[in-house]
Amino acid sequence: TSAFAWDDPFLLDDQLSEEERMIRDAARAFSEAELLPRVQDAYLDEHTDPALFRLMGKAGLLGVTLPEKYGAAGANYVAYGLVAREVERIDSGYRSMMSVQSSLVIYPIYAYGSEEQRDKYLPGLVSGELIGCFGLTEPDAGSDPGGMKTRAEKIDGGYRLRGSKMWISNAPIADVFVVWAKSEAHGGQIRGFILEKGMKGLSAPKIGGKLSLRASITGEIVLDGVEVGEDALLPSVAGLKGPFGCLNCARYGISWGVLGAAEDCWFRSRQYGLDRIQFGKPLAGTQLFQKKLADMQTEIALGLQGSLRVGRLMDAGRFAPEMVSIVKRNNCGKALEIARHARDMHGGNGIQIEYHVMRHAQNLETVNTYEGTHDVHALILGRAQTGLQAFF
Ligand code: TGC
Ligand code: FAD
Repeated sequence: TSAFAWDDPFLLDDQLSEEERMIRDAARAFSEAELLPRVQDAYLDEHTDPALFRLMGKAGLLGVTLPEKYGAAGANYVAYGLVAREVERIDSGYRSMMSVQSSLVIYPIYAYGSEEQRDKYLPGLVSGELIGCFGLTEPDAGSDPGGMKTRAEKIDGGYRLRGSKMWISNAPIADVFVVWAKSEAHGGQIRGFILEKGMKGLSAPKIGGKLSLRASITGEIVLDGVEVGEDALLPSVAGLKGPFGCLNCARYGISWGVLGAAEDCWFRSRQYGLDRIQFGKPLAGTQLFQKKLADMQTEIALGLQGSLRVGRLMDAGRFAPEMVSIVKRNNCGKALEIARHARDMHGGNGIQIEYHVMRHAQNLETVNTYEGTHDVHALILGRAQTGLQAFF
């Protein structure tokens, strides 16, 4: 037998390589030093500091899976997941900034871009000098991105884009926009385009008033006849599998990330229960409190094993998107439930910013919705096991 580690019940640490542990520790040190001190004000003021991208880049947290020639760590998908977990331990919005940059901007330029596009954009995106965003969702096309209205019309030497994108993370402060549009010249297929800040007809107004993910800026993208050259087209992918290929990576990272937020809620609730005396004894000494802690421990431990397994399969080139749907859906749902319980276990203090748990709970509402809602992932899994699609 072995001693039971209450905070690492299945000895996850043992299943990581030396390099993975080093990257995890570096991400934790960065998050505690740079993100934790800022998060309360950022959340209350609904403020995103663009300088954070450069700090994340300097710490090696952007595009960690990219080859070293672009200035990246050249690490594996397990390491990417561990980074997401550490950043989201502080705030889901900070993880959002990191995962959009890594999985939704760096990844498609690397996987679908030309050599020229890679050389032009990747070093700046990896260092955080450039900020990226990913425009798929539209006001009338969320869960059903195939219904998008944005169009690319062929013009001499390039394309003219018209349409609008909604709910786009990082957009108001972005330098580089990966935008998906139906291209007339390609038989109406969905194609990816790289746009740059300052192009005529391109704007990205902020969406204010969010009660969730307030530390991460969100905007629209308005494409009012934006003209781009042929060199803006991502040459190597066509159809919905372009954006979905990016989403596979991002959703996988989120499955680790949300468990970081859940762990923060769990550890804080345990400590609060040990410190807080009611009816002459610590709250942590009551049966109901212990049941909640046991549920948190169980779901987090199981969820981490699931994400680790999917990460190992990704690194071995053997993953299927449905595996990602299982861990994205399960871990987001469980993390939200844990955060809501944590809020309750903190009593009145639980609604205060300095106790952190309600901020996590509010954030996790968004994380259950973006990158495929909880129910959409159920439909993906239902289709995969019955052969019957139930979307419409
Ligand atoms: P469907 O017929 O299923 O597929 C169309 C084509 O796409 C291919 N495909 C995939 N390829 C790779 N990976 C995947 N996961 C794929 N899923 C589908 C598929 O093989 C097919 O290819 P081909 O060559 O045969 O054309 O398409 P559908 O229209 O029926 O899709 C339904 C559904 C529900 C699966 C899909 O539309 C969906 O997942 N909806 C959710 C939308 C979503 O996740 N949006 C995310 C927007 S980005 C975002 O939220 C960023 S927030 C980030 C942050 O801040 O952290
Ligand atoms: P809808 O699709 O309208 O869904 C509403 C409800 O209906 C949900 O409960 C859903 O599960 C349910 N539903 C939908 N279809 C079905 C069905 N067939 N059967 C049963 N139930 C169904 N998008 C980007 O492209 N880039 C980004 O960077 C980005 N960042 C985001 C940041 C934030 C803060 C938020 C909130 C969203 C972001 N999104 C982004 C958009 C996000 O991906 C969408 O919100 C999400 O895909 C859901 O789309 P929707 O909001 O239009 O909801």
